[in-house]
Amino acid sequence: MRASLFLFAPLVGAAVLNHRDNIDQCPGYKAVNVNEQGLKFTADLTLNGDPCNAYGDDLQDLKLLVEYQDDDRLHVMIYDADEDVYQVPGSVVPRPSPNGSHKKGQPSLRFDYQPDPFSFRVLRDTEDGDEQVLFDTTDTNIIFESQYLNLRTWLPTDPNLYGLGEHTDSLRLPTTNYTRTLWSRDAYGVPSNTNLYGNHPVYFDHRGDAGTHGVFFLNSNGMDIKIDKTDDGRQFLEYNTLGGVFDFYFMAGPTPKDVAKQYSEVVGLPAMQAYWTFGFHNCRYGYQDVYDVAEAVYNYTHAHIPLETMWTDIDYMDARRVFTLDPERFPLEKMRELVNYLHRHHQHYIVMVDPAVSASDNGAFNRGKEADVFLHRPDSPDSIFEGAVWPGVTVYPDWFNPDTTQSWWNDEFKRFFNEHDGVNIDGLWIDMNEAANFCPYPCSNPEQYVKDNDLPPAPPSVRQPPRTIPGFPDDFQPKKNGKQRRSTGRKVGLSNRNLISPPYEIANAAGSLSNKTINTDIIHAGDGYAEYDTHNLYGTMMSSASREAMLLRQPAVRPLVITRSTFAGAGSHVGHWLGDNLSQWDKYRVSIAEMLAFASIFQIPMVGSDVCGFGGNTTEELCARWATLGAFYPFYRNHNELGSIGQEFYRWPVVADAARKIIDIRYRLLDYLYTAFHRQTQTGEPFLQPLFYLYPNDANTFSNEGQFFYGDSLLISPVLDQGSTSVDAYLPSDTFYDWTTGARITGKGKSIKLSNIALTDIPMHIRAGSVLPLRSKSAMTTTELRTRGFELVIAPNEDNFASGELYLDDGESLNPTGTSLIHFTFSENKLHLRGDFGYQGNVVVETITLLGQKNAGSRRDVGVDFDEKRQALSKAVNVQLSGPAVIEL
Ligand SMILES: *[C@@H]1O[C@H](CO)[C@@H](O)[C@H](O)[C@H]1NC(C)=O
Ligand SMILES: *[C@@H]1O[C@H](CO)[C@@H](O)[C@H](O)[C@H]1NC(C)=O
Ligand SMILES: *[C@@H]1O[C@H](CO)[C@@H](O)[C@H](O)[C@H]1NC(C)=O
Ligand SMILES: *[C@@H]1O[C@H](CO)[C@@H](O)[C@H](O)[C@H]1NC(C)=O
Ligand SMILES: *[C@@H]1O[C@H](CO)[C@@H](O)[C@H](O)[C@H]1NC(C)=O
Ligand SMILES: CC(=O)N[C@H]1CO[C@H](CO)[C@@H](O)[C@@H]1O
Repeated sequence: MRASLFLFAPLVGAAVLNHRDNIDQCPGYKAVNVNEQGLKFTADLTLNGDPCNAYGDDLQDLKLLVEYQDDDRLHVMIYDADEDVYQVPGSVVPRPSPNGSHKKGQPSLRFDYQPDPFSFRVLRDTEDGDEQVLFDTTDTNIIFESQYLNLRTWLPTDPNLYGLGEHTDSLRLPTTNYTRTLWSRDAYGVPSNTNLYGNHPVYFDHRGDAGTHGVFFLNSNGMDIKIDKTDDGRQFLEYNTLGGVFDFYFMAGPTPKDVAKQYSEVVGLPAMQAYWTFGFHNCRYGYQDVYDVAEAVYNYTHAHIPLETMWTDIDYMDARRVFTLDPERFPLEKMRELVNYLHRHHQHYIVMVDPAVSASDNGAFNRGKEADVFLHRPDSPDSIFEGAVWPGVTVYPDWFNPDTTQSWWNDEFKRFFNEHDGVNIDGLWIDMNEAANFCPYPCSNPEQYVKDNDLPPAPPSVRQPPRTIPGFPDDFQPKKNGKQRRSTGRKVGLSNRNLISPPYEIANAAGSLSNKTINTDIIHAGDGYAEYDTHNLYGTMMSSASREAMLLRQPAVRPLVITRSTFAGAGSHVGHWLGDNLSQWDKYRVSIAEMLAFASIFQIPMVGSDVCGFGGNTTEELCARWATLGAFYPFYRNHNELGSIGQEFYRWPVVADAARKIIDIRYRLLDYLYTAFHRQTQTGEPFLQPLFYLYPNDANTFSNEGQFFYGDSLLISPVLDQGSTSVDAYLPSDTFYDWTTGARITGKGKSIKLSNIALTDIPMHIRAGSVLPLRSKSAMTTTELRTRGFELVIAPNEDNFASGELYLDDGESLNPTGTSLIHFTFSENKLHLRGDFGYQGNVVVETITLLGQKNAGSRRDVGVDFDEKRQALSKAVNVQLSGPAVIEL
C-alpha cells in the first residue's frame, strides 16, 4: 500500500499535535546525483523547501550511502555532506567490513527509493517470488536537524518486535502508544517503561511464516523510539533522536537465529568466558568486614552448597574510594589471606570498581590529576568536573583521553590488584558507569549531595574476629587470652548546539539530560567529542578499558568483567548483570525477558539478574524459586542490598535444599552450557532462546516470556507466581522428555498444567533429538567438576535419531591451543563420536543413557541396565574422548 503524501489524520493530545504540527511542515529532501556502482549506491540529498527548524536547524545538504555489505546485510546511511555531524567513533563501535561475503551472488534485501521527496524502502524476496516490505519511510519526510532527527517506518499492524533495550517491559514490545527512551540512567529498582542503564538500538521484527529481520540503528545520542498507530490505524515505528546521523544496518534473517548471527557480524561476537565463571557466585552489599566475608564462604562450605566465587561490594574500600582498602575492616594482609584461602580451595574472588574517583588526597586521584585524565568543566577548562558518588565529591575519568586515561587505569589496576602485594582478584565488577551522579544538574555544589556513609555500625570489638571460622588462617580466628599475633603485610559534532537543553525533549526518567549524571556540555579530550553525543558510550568505554587493564595483569586468560552500563557491541568485552532489581515477584518474572533480550538479541550472553533480588527483603519462597531459575542464567549470582535481611542460600533449609539440588544439575550440565556458549562466541548463534527462536512458525510462542530454551535441547518452565506450585507450560508440537521422570511427552501446541512443583524444583524438558553431555557427578568447585567423566544422555526423536556436541578446552586460556569439538550422532542404536579431538584432558565417557525405552529388549546381554521407572537404558562404558568412536547400545 502506498498512500499519497501527508495523509496523516491529526493526532490526539495537545502536545502530540504540536509536535506533529511542528514536523509535518518539514520539507524533506530530494535525491540528486544518484550513482549506482554495483553493490554500492550513493546520492546527494538536498533540502526540498524552506527549513522548518522544528528542533534545531535543518541541514541543507546530506548524502546517502547504500551498501550491499553481504548477501544478508544492507547498510543505509544518511549523513551531512560536510561530515561535521557527530558519528559514533569507530574506536568505540568498530564497523563491519563493507565487503562481506556474497556467496549467493544475490542479495536477500533490496533498497528501493523515491527521489522527490526522498523516501526509501527495504524489501526482501519471499520464497514464492513476491516482495515483502520490511522498512518503509514513504509518506513521511526525513528530518535532519542540528539537534533532532526524525524517521518513521510503517509496519504491519501489531508487529512482533523485540529488542530496543535496556528495559524491563515485555519481551515482545507493546505496539500502541509506546515510547522506548535510550539514555543511560542509574535506575534503582529497574522500573518498567523507563530508560535504564544501557542502550541497544536494535530490533528484531518477527513475521512468523514470512520470516524475521533485524534493524540496527547505530546512533548513540539520546532518543525516543515511538511505536504506535496513527489515528487511521497505520502502525509505525519512529526514531526521534537528539543528534548523530542515520546509520542503519538491515539484517535479512530469514530466521530469528539468522538475524542474531547477522547482528553479531555487525557489532562483534561475544567474548568467551572462563569455565569457572559459570560456577555459582555470591555477593552482598553490607558485609561488614573481611571476617564477615570469610564467614559467608565458610557457611557455604558448611552447608555443602558449592560456592565458586565470593564477591565484595564497595564495603572493602576506604571511605568508598576506589583502589583503596578500609585499613580496619578489610586490611591488605587479611584480604591477601582471604584470596589465598579461596585460591587454595579452587574458589575465586571479585570486587567492585566504580568509575568515579574521590576528589581527595588519594593515590588514584593524585596520579590521575597529574596525568590529566579527568573530565573538565566546559566553562573553566582548568577545573575538573565534580559530582557526588559513594565516596563523596568525585571526578570522572575521560575515556576519550588518548592513551593517558587507559595507561593511568592500567597502572591503578597493576598497583592495586597486583598478584604479589595487592588484592589478587580473578574478575572485575564495574558499576555506576552510566555515569551515575547523586548530584542533580547543574551540580555546582556537589558537597551538598554527599551521602552519609551508611555503613552498618561496627563496634571496635568487631575488628577482632567475632567467631571461629574453621579452616581459615589464624588471622581469622578469635585471639586467645590476649596473646596477640602480629600480622604482616573528526565527526565530532556540530558547534552552536544547546548541549544542556535541546529543543526536543526525550522522555528521560531522570529529567533533563544532564540530571544525575555527567553534565552533557562537557567536551572530551582528544578529538573533542561532546558528552551530549557520547553519554551512552561511557559505560561501554569503561568496560573495554577495564578489560584491557585486566588483560595486562594476566595476558593469557579470559578476563571476566561484569558491567552495569552497556552499549551495542559491549558483549565482545564484558558481561552484564541486570542491575539493582528488587526482591519482588515481578522482578523475578521479568528477569527472564531481560536475560533473553541480552543473550539472544544484544549478543551479551554472559548475563543474569541478582538472584533472590537486590533491594528490599526477600522471602524464603521467592529466594528458593529464584535459586532454581537463576541456575539457568549464564551468570548465576546471589546479590543483596545493604540493610536487607541476609539471603545467602544457606539461610533457610528449603533454599539450601533448592540450591544444592539445582547447582547439582547446573554443574552436571556445565559442559553443555560451555559448549553452546562457546558456539555463540564463534558464530553468534544464541545459547539462551525465547521459544519462537526454535518454533518461529508457531504464533503461540511469539509472546511467551515465562519459559525459555537453555541451549537447543532444554526447555525451562519456572513457576511464576507467589504461593503457586504449578505452572501452565506451553509445549510446542514436538516430543519432549521430562528431565526428572524421563517420561516422554508429545507436545500438542498447547499449554499443559505442571503441578505439585516443590520449592526445590523447576520443570525441565529435554527436546527429543538431543544428545546431552553431562558430567557424571557434580562437585563443590568447577575445578573438581572438570575431573569428572561424562554421561551422555540420548533423547531420541520419532525417527530414533539424536545429535549433540561437546566443546572442551583448558577452561581459561584466551587462545587455547588444544581444543575438542565432538559431534555426537545417534542412529540405528549406535552413538557416533566424530570431530576434532585436540584437547588432552584425560576425560572419559562413563555412561550412556537412552531415554524413551519400553524395555531392554535383546540388549540385556550386552551389559545394559533398564530403569523401568525412568524408561531408560543405561550402559557403563569407558570411552576416551581422544578420537572418533562408535558406541553400540
Ligand atoms: C572493498 O572492495 C572495494 C572494491 O570492491 C575495494 O576498493 C576496497 O578496498 C575493499 N575494502 C576492504 C576493506 O576490503
Ligand atoms: C499514552 O501514554 C502516555 C504516557 O504513558 C499517557 O499519558 C497517555 O494518556 C497515553 N495516550 C493514550 C491515547 O493512551
Ligand atoms: C554464618 O552462620 C552462622 C551460624 O549459623 C551465623 O551466625 C552467621 O551469621 C553466618 N554468617 C554469615 C556471614 O552469613
Ligand atoms: C533532577 O532529578 C530530581 C529527582 O531526582 C528532580 O527532582 C529534578 O527536578 C531533576 N532536575 C532536572 C533539571 O531535571
Ligand atoms: C527488612 O527486614 C529488616 C529486619 O527485619 C527490617 O529492619 C527492614 O526494615 C526490612 N526492610 C524492608 C525494605 O522491608
Ligand atoms: C522495596 C523497594 O525497595 N521498593 C523500591 C523500588 O524502587 C522504587 C523506585 O526506585 C522505589 O520507589 C521503591 O520504594
